[in-house]
Amino acid sequence: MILTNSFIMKKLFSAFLFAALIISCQTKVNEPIKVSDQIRLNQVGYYPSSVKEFILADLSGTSFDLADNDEKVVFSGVLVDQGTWKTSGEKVMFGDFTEFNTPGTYHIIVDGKTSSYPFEIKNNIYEPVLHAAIKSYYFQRASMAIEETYGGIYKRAAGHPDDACIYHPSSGKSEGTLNAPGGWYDAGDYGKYIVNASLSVGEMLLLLEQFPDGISDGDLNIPESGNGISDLWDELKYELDWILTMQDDDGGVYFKLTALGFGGFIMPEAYDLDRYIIGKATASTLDFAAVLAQASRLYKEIDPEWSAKALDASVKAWNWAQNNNNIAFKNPEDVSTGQYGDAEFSDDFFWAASELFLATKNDTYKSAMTEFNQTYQHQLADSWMHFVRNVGFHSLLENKDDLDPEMAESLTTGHLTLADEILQKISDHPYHIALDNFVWGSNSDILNQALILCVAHRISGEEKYLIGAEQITDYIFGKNATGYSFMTGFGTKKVIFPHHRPSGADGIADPVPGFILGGPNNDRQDAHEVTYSSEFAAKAFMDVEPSFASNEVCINWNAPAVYVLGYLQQVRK
Ligand code: 9MR
Repeated sequence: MILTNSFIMKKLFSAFLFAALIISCQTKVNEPIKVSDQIRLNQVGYYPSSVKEFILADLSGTSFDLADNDEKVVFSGVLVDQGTWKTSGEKVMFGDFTEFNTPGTYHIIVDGKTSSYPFEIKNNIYEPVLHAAIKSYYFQRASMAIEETYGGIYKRAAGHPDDACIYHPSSGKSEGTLNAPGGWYDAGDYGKYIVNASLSVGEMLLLLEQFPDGISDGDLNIPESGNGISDLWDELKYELDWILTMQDDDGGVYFKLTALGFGGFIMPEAYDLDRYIIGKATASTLDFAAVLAQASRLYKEIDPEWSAKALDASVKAWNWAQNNNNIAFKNPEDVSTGQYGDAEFSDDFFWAASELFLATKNDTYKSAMTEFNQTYQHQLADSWMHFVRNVGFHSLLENKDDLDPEMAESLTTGHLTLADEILQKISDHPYHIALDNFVWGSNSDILNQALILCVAHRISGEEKYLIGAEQITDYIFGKNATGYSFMTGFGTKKVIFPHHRPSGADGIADPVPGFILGGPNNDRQDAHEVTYSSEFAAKAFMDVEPSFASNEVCINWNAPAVYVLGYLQQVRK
């Protein structure tokens, strides 16, 4: 491995931070307390009214203290043995300080010897992470420069104009080029994929629907700030406007806009591969129809002209899919960018029918909802393929008055049953999460569970669902078997080397902030390039740049984080 200057700088910085932490935690009697990531907690912190839990991994102890910055003990509690978590191989103890709710900065001390990282108890604790999670999409914008005014040190030149993309034969076209600028880069790569774009926007539109003023104009400091419209809508519209460009004249929607293969770790402006319009398929067309109908309904009053255009495009896409209802996308031989392959379309039909029904109240779509009725479930893994049905459920639940009472009732029961199953798993789990199977994008699996719990809280008002959602966000910010905070830029044990091209190429020590990493992935598809330090599934995560299987960023992993953090911020404040 070649050690670059930026690599060495990043390493030195991490070592310095760690040393500073140890020094700052000397006790008054001069006995150093060791700061250890074996105490796993939410390194960002807790709302005063939140549940407040932590895990002790492979450390013995019987009791714990909560100490403030002056080492004054403000709360004490007992540790509860949870046995061994076989997925992480750890002996797990559990502590709870929910009762303590005075704002301040604290750390946990176990048996007077070991300290956790510091964390805060504070109102609005999730506001910065929420804003950063949304702002990460701004940093992913294709075809425009990131200006210093908005991007600070992460300013960069424009890349990927995407104004003359070549039609790949799989698109069905052989002549001309397509003008498809804008939108967000999908992930650590510079591709743009309709299926994943639609799901990501769909999940975040739910937050906008529930709390139209949750993110105000100006909150994110993006170029559109000051236009009188929520910055979240502005950010989503940047993607939606690109999505709209991907429709063929006959209504069908191209699958993706990428080069033939992934390029190197270079900045957007240095990219020199040809960009192609690839594939035209049932899933891309239906997910396009769904998200545009959803957006058109929500923006009817704010932007009637755009809303009408979006609905028109959505209906055309739906009609195309009626006649082309089984076209699965598969990478052509000469293409090796992300496949997002899906060959089962009933859930995509269901989502599109649900959104088109809510947008038009037309009976055709109502019948289609029945025809493509879905089992009420949360199918884990590959959320871009499976979670579309849940996005449909959530829109319907939010608009129960538009449904027949029996349907409203059955959706409500289905949702609460699913949410109760998640809660049961949390309560049976040593780490108080509901996941034992760690695959590609496991952090989005877990965040989508939290999303389901927030929706359960929304429809029932029951506190237990909020608690479950918080137990899951605690996992994201450090209460996990790796001890990392899984959002770039936040927490104490930070991820420094995400698989994200601009972060790798910009020469800046810290990665672009606000990204949720994929998380532990026991399938380890990158094992030929990455040496994992643990054999355990819950620890199958490496903070190294080549680890695309565990340490990449992706728009559909951030989307549920935006929803969940946004929801918790609204109800906890
Ligand atoms: O998130 C996707 C994961 O569920 C799949 O298993 C994996 C392999 O097909 O692809 C992931 O999506 C990647 C996409 O194909 C290309 N851009 C980066 C995405 C995140 O790794």
